[in-house]
Amino acid sequence: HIPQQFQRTSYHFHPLKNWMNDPNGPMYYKGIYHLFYQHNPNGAVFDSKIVWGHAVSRDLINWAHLNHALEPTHPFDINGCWSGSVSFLHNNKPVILYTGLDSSFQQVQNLAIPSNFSDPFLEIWTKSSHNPIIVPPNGVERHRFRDPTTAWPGPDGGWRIAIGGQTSYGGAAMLYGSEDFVHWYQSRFPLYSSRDSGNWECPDFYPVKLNGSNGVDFLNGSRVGVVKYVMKASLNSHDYYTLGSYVPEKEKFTSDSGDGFDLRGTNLGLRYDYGKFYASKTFYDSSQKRRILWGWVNESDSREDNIKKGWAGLQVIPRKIWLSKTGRQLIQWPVKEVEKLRTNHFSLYNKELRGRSTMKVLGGSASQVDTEVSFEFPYLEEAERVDTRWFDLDPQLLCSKRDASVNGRVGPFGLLVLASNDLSEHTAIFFHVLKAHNRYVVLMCSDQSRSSFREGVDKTTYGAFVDIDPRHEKISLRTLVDRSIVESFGAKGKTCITSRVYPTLAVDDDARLYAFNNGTQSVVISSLKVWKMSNAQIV
Ligand code: DQQ
Repeated sequence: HIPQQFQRTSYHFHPLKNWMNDPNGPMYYKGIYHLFYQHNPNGAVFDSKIVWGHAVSRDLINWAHLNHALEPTHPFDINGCWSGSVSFLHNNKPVILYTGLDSSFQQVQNLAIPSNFSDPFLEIWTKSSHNPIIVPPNGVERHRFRDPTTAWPGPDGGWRIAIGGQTSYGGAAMLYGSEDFVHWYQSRFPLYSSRDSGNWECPDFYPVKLNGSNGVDFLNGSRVGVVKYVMKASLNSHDYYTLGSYVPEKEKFTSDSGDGFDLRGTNLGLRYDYGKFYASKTFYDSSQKRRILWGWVNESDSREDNIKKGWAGLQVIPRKIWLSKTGRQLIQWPVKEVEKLRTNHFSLYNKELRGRSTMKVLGGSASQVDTEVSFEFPYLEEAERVDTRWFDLDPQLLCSKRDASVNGRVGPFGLLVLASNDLSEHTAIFFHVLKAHNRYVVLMCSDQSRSSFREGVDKTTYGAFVDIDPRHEKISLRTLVDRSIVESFGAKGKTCITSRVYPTLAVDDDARLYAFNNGTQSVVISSLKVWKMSNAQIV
């Protein structure tokens, strides 16, 4: 018997029941955070005739659900209200652009406006009488033209947006312009595209500062030279991004890396998250001058299980996102508000974790925890050598071949979360240091292979490299555990991996937390802090 009720998360955002996928139109308005989301109110499975769920919060952690913001009602969206974004027009007025599936299932873009701008909850939305305001142009598949971005100001003072889709020249973020937000024209060239890729979903485009972790408001903060731009698209089940420059006059984004998204099968390229994470969206939080990222985390069990559970889909704990000091990648960190849920602190410092050893950290009730740990490795030069150059390695493959149970030298070491007392069930988040030719590489893995005795669950092992030099830096790991979700942040947010797991033994009071080292060499836990997490209020 599977105690399903135990696997319902306690502090991650979800509708009260039924299906959820993409986060839509997140914003901060008059002291309130809003999150809309793709929601099937009639069941725990995806249905294309989907609505926009709507919830509000003062702190991004505790939420109150409101009535649906958008439901299929008109010929321009009668078959579904698909993903979209919120933009702030002049005088700080928010509006929604979303994709409608019209009466012939063609994907068109629609506008909706709050009925009462002075209501901070923005409970009622009115669809524009001009809808649809954008229909698929020639050369674009009418079933692959969707997910408008948040608007930004163009060089002429008008508005610009990008729309994802599939064109004759590959997957693209098509560029549109408008003077009045109602009449739109398509630019001759896309904002960005990639010949070798399929349909792009949920594009996102925004500036990040070169220095510091503050966000940039695209409406008035971005200036050439002091920012870089992020171009993100969702495809092949992953959220890929690339960093680059954007010259407003030319209206073109140019990727620093030349190739743009790294769509090789390996996990070498830049992604927000190397686990389960999709259809994400950012917004600028003017109250705290930060940019925040939301992302959808699907289930790993089956459609039948979801129907039995009566719910499916989570959002990550919202993450602050900014450019790393190296300029090579983005950094993500759970918003500080989640720390309000921390209780019962446990910590230890400077503890040697000998080769091939396991140490119990929390003996029970570790089903909801926040953990921060950092490791030093005095025997780095003992790291195993691999003959291949690092960029020919496939980190995910390495993580599944050398999983948590395989003895190495400097690693695998890390945490066993949602572990049963006899360790027969556990999820391992760990590092492994290798030497590829003359360079150390740090592998970060999330190994779900022993996470549950349940069958028919996707237990794929995830893995990616961490961009640090272990000769000069410690390795840190932050992991948020919430019953059936594990969100891990390596090296202070450089490499992020989210997974879904469904333990049968390691539930509630019987879930434990261990540190482990399956290498031959000792490592040192320079600090380890664990907090039990209380429930968020989602009402
Ligand atoms: N989900 C939406 C689409 C989007 C996809 C439909 C991404 O608008 O492209 O629910 O998960």
